[in-house]
Amino acid sequence: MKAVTLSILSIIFMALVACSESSAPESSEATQGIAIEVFKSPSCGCCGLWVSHIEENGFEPTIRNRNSLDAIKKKLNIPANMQSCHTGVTSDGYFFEGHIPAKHITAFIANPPEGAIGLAVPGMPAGSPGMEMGDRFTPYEVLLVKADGSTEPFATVSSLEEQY
Ligand SMILES: [Cu+2]
Repeated sequence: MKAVTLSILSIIFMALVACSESSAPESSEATQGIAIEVFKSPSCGCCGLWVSHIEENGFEPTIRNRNSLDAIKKKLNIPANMQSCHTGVTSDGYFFEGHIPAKHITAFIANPPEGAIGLAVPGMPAGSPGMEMGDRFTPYEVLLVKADGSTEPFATVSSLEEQY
């Protein structure tokens, strides 16, 4: 009986190994498989491109199309001046507002700063992930948002290349 159990386990184990080997993405970031819900308007093109960007960097987004995002932004306490076109939410309840480069989300999730409730890139800076416009690029900051609505710089992004 034990031998049977062991051999079944080893078959399952081998199947798992084979599976993970075959499905491993080319660029293996430390962020594989991070689940994130993304709230966006059904017609938002730049939101969809941002979703592709985080997907390519190891996230597993679930799209939640909404005609209005007011309710979700209110629920998550995203200050009005921090808002953008889409809102990501992880299972821990942190929000990721706007065109944030995936690597900054990864860094945040790996070590969430004390008192932080999320990150935001307000507006839609030209050249940010999902807002590609050829060589056009507007430097921007990724801001850490705290529960009281105050913010502090989390990362400064000063060139296209720095984002990836
Ligand atoms: Cu956008």
